[in-house]
Amino acid sequence: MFKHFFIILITFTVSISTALADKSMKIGKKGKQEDVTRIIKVLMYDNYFEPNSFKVQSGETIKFEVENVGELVHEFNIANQTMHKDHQSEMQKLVEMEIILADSIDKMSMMDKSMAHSHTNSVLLEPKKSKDLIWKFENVSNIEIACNVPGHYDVGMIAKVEIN
Ligand SMILES: [Cu+2]
Repeated sequence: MFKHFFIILITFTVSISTALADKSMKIGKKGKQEDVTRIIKVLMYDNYFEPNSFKVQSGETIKFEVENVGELVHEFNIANQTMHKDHQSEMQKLVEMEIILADSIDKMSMMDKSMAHSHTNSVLLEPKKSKDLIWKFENVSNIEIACNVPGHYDVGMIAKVEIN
């Protein structure tokens, strides 16, 4: 009985801190096609974005048409520095498991539920592939767009985001 109570208490505490952490993230959220007011074409090279900085209005919904024109796998990820750091260790594991290779992605393994790697705030692309990402910049602060493929963030595959 007592043991049960503690487990519930711990679960409760963990859910509260997760909720608080999410709230303070302030990166915006997945946007809807009908709310798109601007389309920005983004090219991913080895290892930089073109353009490498963005000016966005608070609250606006942008469709990013992301194309990987490099020779390596790249990611377009809208987050903040803390989230990027966390995501980099996740990506490192996928590389170690040979699911993400230098120039390709093992999609079969990626589709495996335990390895599912889809986040609403990012697209991971093989060379010559493209994908759209619609994002609503609502209630955002301190965000940056970056690639978390191991080593890429460290060599500066980061784009600044200025919010007005
Ligand atoms: Cu990259």
